[in-house]
Amino acid sequence: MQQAQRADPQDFERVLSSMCTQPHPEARTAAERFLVTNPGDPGTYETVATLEDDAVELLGAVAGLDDPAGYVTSGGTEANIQAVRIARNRAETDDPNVVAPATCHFSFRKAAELLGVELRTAPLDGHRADVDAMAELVDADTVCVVGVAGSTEYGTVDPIPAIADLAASVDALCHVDAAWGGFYLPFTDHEWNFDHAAVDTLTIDPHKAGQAAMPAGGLLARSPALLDTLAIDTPYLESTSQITLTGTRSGAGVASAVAAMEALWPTGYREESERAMDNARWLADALDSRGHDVIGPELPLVAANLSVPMTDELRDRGWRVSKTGSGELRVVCMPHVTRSMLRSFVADLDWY
Ligand code: 0PR
Repeated sequence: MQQAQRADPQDFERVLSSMCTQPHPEARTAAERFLVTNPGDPGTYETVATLEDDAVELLGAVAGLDDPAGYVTSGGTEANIQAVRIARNRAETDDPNVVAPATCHFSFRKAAELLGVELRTAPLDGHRADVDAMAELVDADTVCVVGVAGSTEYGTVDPIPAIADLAASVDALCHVDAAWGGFYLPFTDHEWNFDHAAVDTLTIDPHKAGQAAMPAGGLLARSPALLDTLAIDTPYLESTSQITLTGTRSGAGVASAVAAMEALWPTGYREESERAMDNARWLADALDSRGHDVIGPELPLVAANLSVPMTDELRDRGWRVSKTGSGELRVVCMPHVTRSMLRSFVADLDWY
């Protein structure tokens, strides 16, 4: 019988569109070691359960929160869904709504649909939240007001303190989506975390800029009581209740997140952040000097209005780039993106 062809995973050499990256070597090793552990059953898999406490502690350090509550999710989508679920479960209204800027990630649409919550998206001020426009949408049935700290398309950061004030004014929770931005923001002047504003819950994903292996997202909450609103009884596990959305979960993601953060927080992340911003600025200048309109970089993500017949030709040359909803080229300067990669990308753009 013929041996089945084994595919190699693709390399990252020309990937400019992804918010995932090569895991840190120690994160890779940890993921492999913990591949068959299940933090969804902490009574049985005690070691990985302890590691998850470490992961939450470390995520709290990154996001400015002492004694954090939280857990390692399957990704930013689960963290955002669970944040909306906390807000809905805690509120008393029968007709809950969530107010978010139009830049919010599409996972909030999934959350709204799954949870029977109305999602109200507000028009923007440029590419970031317009708090006045959001204020027009909140009412007594608003359970959560969302700010984005590092938007998916442009890498922009919303005015989180003003968004938190708005949430408090209607007794709603304030959730910050820093899924991608959370490992860059500590090295900027932005006010985005629990220490800067009355933020209740926050998404921050080790499997993006945290350099952990997938799946490793993060949900943090200011108090355990917020997470308790998610608890479901688990009669046949040794633990008596579960707050997570998924049941069986990947211990690889948990262990990998801890290994990455122990290796990189804060010095390694700072160095990476500076390198990534330098690369993003270099690319922005290169595109600007060729006459393109460039947006950013606020965080290491560059969007530019390119009129080249972009995606198909660039794809043929092996580049993986993406477009914003408005059709701009979007390059995410993740850790695997080097200056020489960007130079050869720009050289290919010049070819047109
Ligand atoms: N919040 C923000 C701000 C995000 O950018 C993303 C993902 C999420 C939440 C959801 O996170 P998960 O995908 O972990 O559930 N943003 C990218 C996107 O949806 C994710 C991505 C990652 C896309 C790798 C491509 C890729 O190759 O576009």
